[in-house]
Amino acid sequence: PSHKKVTVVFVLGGPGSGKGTQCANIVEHFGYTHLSAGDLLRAEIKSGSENGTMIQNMIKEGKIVPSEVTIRLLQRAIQESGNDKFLIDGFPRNEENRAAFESVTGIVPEFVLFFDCSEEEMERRLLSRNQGREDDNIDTIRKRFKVFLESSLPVIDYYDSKGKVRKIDATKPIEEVFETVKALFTPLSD
Ligand code: UP5
Ligand code: MG
Repeated sequence: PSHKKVTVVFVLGGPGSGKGTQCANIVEHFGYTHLSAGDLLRAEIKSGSENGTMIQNMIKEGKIVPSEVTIRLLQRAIQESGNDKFLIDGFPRNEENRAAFESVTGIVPEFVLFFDCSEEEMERRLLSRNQGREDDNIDTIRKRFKVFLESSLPVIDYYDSKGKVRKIDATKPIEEVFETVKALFTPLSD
């Protein structure tokens, strides 16, 4: 794979743990480009792509979309951004995502932010978000939690074994979480 040297931070954590919220803060302070895999997939549905219906059905069931689809969207967004540092939010979600991304792009993450939050708190946040997401209903939320525990936590364990995970208590208020996040990015910025 041919690409300029890029810095990538994976931003992981359960549904509603605050990944998108904190990424917006990081972008503002540190000049990263925020790539939410979920947002890219939802945009793909809206664009009327031929994969749209398949993606929509998988999101409704809380299932993980085939990695070739997600990786293609991420690669395109990286190329189109003109930036060289990225927050990849909500990806990789399983071992296959992780291995495929590394082999297709050759990119290894600088570190992995892990927003650790109780299910009780995540459920409360998702049910009061009110942004019209088709997966913010209690049935789909339960499926998302199950997939997170079974498929996504092992990815975090993998990076933890490489010393790459920065675990953050994400049950705290937004501002307090960001104070902790800021301390991790400050040493990396010029
Ligand atoms: N909020 C945030 N932080 C708070 C705090 N500290 N205290 C109090 N409230 C806080 O936050 C959620 C809500 O909580 C908001 O209202 C916020 O104000 C409040 P948000 O920042 O949106 O949390 P986030 O972790 O981003 O939650 P999200 O629902 O986006 O996480 P998911 O991981 O579930 O969703 P995502 O969009 O990544 O994926 C959706 C689906 O797409 C997946 O289930 C899957 O089907 C599919 N998908 C793939 O198949 N492959 C991928 O690679 C990615 C997604
Ligand atoms: Mg999000």
